[in-house]
Amino acid sequence: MGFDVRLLELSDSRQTAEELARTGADAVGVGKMRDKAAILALKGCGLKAPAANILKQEMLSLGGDAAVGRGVVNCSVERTDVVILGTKKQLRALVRKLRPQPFGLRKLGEEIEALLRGLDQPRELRWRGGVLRLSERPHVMGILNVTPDSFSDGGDFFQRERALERALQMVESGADLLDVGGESSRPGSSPVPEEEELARVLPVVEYLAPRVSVPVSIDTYKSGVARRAIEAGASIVNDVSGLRFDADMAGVAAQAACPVVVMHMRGTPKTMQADTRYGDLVTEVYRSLRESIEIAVAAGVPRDQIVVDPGIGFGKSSEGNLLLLRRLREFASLGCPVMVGASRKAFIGHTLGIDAPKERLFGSVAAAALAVWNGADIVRAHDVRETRQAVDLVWAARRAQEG
Ligand code: HH2
Repeated sequence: MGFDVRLLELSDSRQTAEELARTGADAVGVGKMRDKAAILALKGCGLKAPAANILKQEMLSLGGDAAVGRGVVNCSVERTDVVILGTKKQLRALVRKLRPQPFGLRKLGEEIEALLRGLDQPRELRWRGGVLRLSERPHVMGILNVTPDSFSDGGDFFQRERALERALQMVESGADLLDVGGESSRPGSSPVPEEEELARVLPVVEYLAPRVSVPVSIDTYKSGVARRAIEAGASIVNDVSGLRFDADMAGVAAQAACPVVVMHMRGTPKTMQADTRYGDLVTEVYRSLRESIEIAVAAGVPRDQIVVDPGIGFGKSSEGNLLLLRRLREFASLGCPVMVGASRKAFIGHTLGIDAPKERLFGSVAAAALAVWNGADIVRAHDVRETRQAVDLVWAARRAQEG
């Protein structure tokens, strides 16, 4: 008879604690061991060579490791990127060890500390009607395009009555938020004048906001549209430009105390698909989102009220979009809730060979499920009922326990 040695799948420290306790381990021991089960890999960029040498030594002394550039040992390179490998417990010990160290290591320690804190923090968005408790279950944002030319439903809800009917239907189907947009941002689209956008969205927001129990978000990059929509009842700003197209946008959100979604896009909708090559896509998107967070924080938006979105389909190849879905969890280290909008997008069509956007339902639902499995707090979807079912199932599986 053998010992039945096998792998365990422990996705969080609660599940780890349960499995450790099954051995009959002492509760104090379980508390000490629960953070030892998973190795985190943290990337840091541009460390000075002496700093990287110290970091490597400290991590080895803690039982972890750090990958550094080859020329670091004899300082033949000036700077290096690093990958630090350690358990949460080792990383916390590293933070303490880095405090008295020179060469920027104290700052590195502070960044690691902030990252670890952000991972465990409950995620909540405060809007005028209440609080969205994102940590408690995945949230679905229903898309309401009041446009004649959106890529998948252009014209369907351009008429006010149809838009309102659709919105109420989405709430009924389980939407936790509604996103109203008056300008298509599909690849190649041109900007709509502000007056035109206002004429499309304001009546819809004004009618909807007092009649639905969920927050209405305004999908715009124009501060004038956001301000007027907020006055009309919108309570979240969704800016596909990550607060970059209009310098007043961050201030408008801050003043209204509205949560703000910052999305990554390279270029503008007109130009974004012209060149979708990146040196390091995930790093570039990550850095750009961090800068958007800084713009929002500088204007007075609390960090925990900023939602980050890697911008599926905005200046990325199909392969790039798939990669972002696969590595989505990395964006959690920004310390903000994560949103993903993959619904009906072209990469699903390319991957599965489906031309008509409305025929991409199953792929869209799979993408939403994958996003939630990989840490998305909010998924933006056209087909709310189907998406709701899928993400609720993923969530139930993630939390499943015996008994
Ligand atoms: N995608 C679209 C529009 N707004 N906002 C966020 N935060 N994330 C997204 O992925 C996103 C977005 C584009 O999709 P859609 O609204 O369906 O189409 P169109 O821009 O053609 O109206």
